[in-house]
Amino acid sequence: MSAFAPPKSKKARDTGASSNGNQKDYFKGIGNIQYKPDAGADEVMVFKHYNATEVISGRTMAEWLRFSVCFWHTFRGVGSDPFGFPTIKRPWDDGSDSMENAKRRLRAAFEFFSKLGIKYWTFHDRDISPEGETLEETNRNLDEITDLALELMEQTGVKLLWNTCNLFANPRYMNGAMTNPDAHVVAYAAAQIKKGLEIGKKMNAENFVFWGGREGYFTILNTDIRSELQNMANILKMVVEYKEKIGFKGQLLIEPKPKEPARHQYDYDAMTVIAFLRTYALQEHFKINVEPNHTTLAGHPYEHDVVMASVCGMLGSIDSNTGSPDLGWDTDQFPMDVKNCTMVMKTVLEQGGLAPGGLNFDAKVRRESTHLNDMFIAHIGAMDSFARGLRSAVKIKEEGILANMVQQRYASFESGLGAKIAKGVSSLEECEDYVKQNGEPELVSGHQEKYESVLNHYV
Ligand code: XUL
Ligand code: CO
Repeated sequence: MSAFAPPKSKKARDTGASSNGNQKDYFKGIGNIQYKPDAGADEVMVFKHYNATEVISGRTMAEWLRFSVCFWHTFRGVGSDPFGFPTIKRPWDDGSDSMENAKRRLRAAFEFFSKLGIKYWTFHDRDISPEGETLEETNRNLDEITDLALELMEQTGVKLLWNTCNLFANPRYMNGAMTNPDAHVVAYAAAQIKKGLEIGKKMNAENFVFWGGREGYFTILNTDIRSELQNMANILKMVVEYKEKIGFKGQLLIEPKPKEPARHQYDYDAMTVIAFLRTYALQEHFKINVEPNHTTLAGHPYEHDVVMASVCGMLGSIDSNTGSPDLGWDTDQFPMDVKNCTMVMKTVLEQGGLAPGGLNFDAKVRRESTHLNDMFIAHIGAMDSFARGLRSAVKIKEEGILANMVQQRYASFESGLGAKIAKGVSSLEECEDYVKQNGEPELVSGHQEKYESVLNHYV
């Protein structure tokens, strides 16, 4: 994510000048996106697979998929990369840090959500509202902007999937936020999180996310890892206490990522986060927000963390995006690969849904995709890919062929010694006796290609 402009020293107050009064038509000529299953290949401003109200496997598609637009990429992304300047200029955005501009962005965003028919959004505190000179001023800005956001949410029926704190862009966080070696910075992060939780409560956020982009190290030589991990756990304990104190009901989520911007990030992948939570007795209070592009950055297959978190009962939400597996960094592309989406939805179905989590498009249009329509096309394409993934996953589940194949593969644990091992009531001596009586096990094929062919039948 590189959509964050460096903080400006200029005062960020509303000048009160123009256009935050009336709703504007920022996307002229684009109406509400329709479901048109028979649309031709070149019709890309319609849904061909996502039919929000269609009931499938007991729920509407909207309820299964719980799509969300992220504010930071879609309304703060300007197309800059480490080698190039911005390429994307939105007609409502004058590029300033003014409150006026922040309000225009919000109005454009809610028009976009409504036309797309998406029911959730997500934001970082600093995407929607400029930092002031002091924490108090920053918080006042945030209060004013979230008042408008609440109004727009009420008008449109769009809800907040989650909010989060940007604890990585400001220079004060260059050595970490909750894991900074300076207690003053840790306190600043805690104060920012306190406000974030209050905003979450005010806006009825269904979740609250922690992503620790600078919680990690660049060199072990200057890092007291034990102390950093303990401090992070202690701040998260304060979060649990404060959340209960103010009666904020959202699910707390941690989003793993192995590296970038830090060289090593403590929240490396789903299993590392789960181990951290269990080590510090926090597992009851948090779940995981898996982002598949982070999973592949950790060297795992696309669906790995979704599956691992789900198996541990810890899959809370998904930042549904993808990378380019041939590149080694976080490109945050829109998820367009139907097989990947099928694998994710297969797990989501198996665990009975994602609520209160959802599929948040933490994805940005390419630097070269500069047209306003590209914002729609990207989201529609990704929503359709997930709709196809859902339809395929439902068929896979209903026909039960893959599940039967897997069950057969493990059938030896259903009776005899296998059942005792599975229940945890056998012993090493008993296993030794069994082998003495039964000799060498047969080689049983794993049939990988058969499983892959069966999956292909559905995708
Ligand atoms: C960064 C990333 C973040 C989190 C929220 O890679 O994914 O946008 O989702 O801070
Ligand atoms: Co993310």
